[in-house]
Amino acid sequence: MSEIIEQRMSAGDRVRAAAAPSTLCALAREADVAAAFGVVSIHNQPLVDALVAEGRYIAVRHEATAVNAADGYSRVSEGLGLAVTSTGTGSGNAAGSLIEALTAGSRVLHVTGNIESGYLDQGRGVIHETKAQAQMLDAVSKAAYTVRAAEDIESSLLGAAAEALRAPSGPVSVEIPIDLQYASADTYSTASTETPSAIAPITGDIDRAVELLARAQRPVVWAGGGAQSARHLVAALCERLDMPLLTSNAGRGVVPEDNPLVIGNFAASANGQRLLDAADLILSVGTHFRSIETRHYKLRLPPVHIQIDVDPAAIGRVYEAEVGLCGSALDVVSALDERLVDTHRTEWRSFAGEIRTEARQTLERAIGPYTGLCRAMRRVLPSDSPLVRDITIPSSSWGNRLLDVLDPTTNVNPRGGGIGQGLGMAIGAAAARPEVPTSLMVGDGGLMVHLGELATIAQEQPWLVAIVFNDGGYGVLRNLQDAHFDHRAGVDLINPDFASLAGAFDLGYERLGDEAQALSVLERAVANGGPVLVEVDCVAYGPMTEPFVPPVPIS
Ligand SMILES: Cc1ncc(C[n+]2csc(CCOP(=O)(O)OP(=O)(O)O)c2C)c(N)n1
Ligand SMILES: [Mg+2]
Repeated sequence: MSEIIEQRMSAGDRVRAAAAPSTLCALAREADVAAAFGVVSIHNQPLVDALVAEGRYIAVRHEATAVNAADGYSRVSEGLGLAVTSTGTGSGNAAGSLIEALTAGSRVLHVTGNIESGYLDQGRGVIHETKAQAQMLDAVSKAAYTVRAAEDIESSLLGAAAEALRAPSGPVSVEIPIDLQYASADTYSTASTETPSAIAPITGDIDRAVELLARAQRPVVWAGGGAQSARHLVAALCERLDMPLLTSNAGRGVVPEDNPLVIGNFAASANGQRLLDAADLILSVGTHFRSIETRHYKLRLPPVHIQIDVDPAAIGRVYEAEVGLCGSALDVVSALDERLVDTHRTEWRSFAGEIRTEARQTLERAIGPYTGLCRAMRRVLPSDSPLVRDITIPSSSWGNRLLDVLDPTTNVNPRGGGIGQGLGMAIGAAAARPEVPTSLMVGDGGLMVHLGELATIAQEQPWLVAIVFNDGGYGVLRNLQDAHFDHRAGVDLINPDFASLAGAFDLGYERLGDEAQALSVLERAVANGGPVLVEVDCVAYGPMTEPFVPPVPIS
């Protein structure tokens, strides 16, 4: 009996020593990836087995979650996130989440299996065979690679990880046929899948940018997610030049939002437009000017635009730029910082302060009783608690604006707008930062998308406060239909009894139906120290003063 066990154990050791599993584990160690996320399969078993043996694996219940969790992990850790899926439906399941990771520029390494290398591309019906899997992944990733020989495994995995991390960052997929996952490599190819060029040096007329900034009387900065690497310099520059800061949703927290110069993600509001109309120059840093943040491109910008972006294609793509500066945000902002002298614009600063206050008060009036919940969240959650926000009315109306982001690594939400991804992101965020509570704002519709992940949460016991806004359906679409049509379609849904659901998984449960209870309910939920479902009964809690109707073109 013990001989059989010994034989099996040594077989396990041999498998883990093969090139693919051992390289993946070494990579996880070196990149400080505490947890990879995946679903095991015959087509990725050696990889999963090795990661489990390393203590760096969380078994989720759906491949979409594996990528969302790796994505959330990478945003919070500012490092690499790692997802492992199976070939075929498994990698197909990951595709939607890869779209989100690509939209957000998340540093995700996605490793998937494939059928035996000798059978690739033949269409002979091998189990899990997929037509053009690499092309499918390439379409939704920054890049996708197929390993075709054992000696290429190391260079492919390391090259793909480097490519995922390199700005403009994004998810990179590598498919490894199952026979090659068991293979050892006696020789190693030196060919790297990574294109060697590091970020190019700064291009663009820095002197002109400095001159325009020095001359401006009412300059404003707009920070996107790409400004994160330069966050301390952006903050310093805003202070030194008295420049108020607008942000995209992705750029939130680049300067902590309790700073009076931060207007934040309010550009699309009437107050944001008022600030922009009064400004004479805008300095944008690493932003897409996405439709949702520009009132579908109707937002008016100041007459002079200096645009910083690592991607040359971004310069002038949405708004014309008088000066385009290409390079990493850190390099370009520090070049500006060195050349600019302190200039105080006292009146402009106080005008910006008024705009900040008015923007926030206007929103507080619009959301009515949810103001209390927003304030309670900020009070109860430490400044480095991940604030994960799925696509739900409370996120879109106040979570994405009014709930102050004090640290950009806590700012986690599906940038592309796909519902249901928040739960997986929260699992990843909590794994990256286990020492503080992670919060999740999610709608009842969004939670149902990946309900199976409650089992993952029950198993892993993350310190996670999942606030579920139960309005009995797809509220945002209901509001949209009520505002624009004379009927509703596909928006009213039944839900489980959330208390029983939490009970079935042995999770903590709290119900919130009254603004006055918000603080005490959240305090209890956080004090639990593990996973808790907080159900906001939206009917009992009461409506927002103004229903949230998404500002999207209808027709
Ligand atoms: C993957 C995906 N499918 C569909 C949609 C369209 N959609 C946007 S919001 C929404 C409803 C979300 O409902 P819920 O999570 O309950 O939040 P609520 O709007 O009720 O606050 C839907 C279906 C989407 N954004 N993403
Ligand atoms: Mg809902």
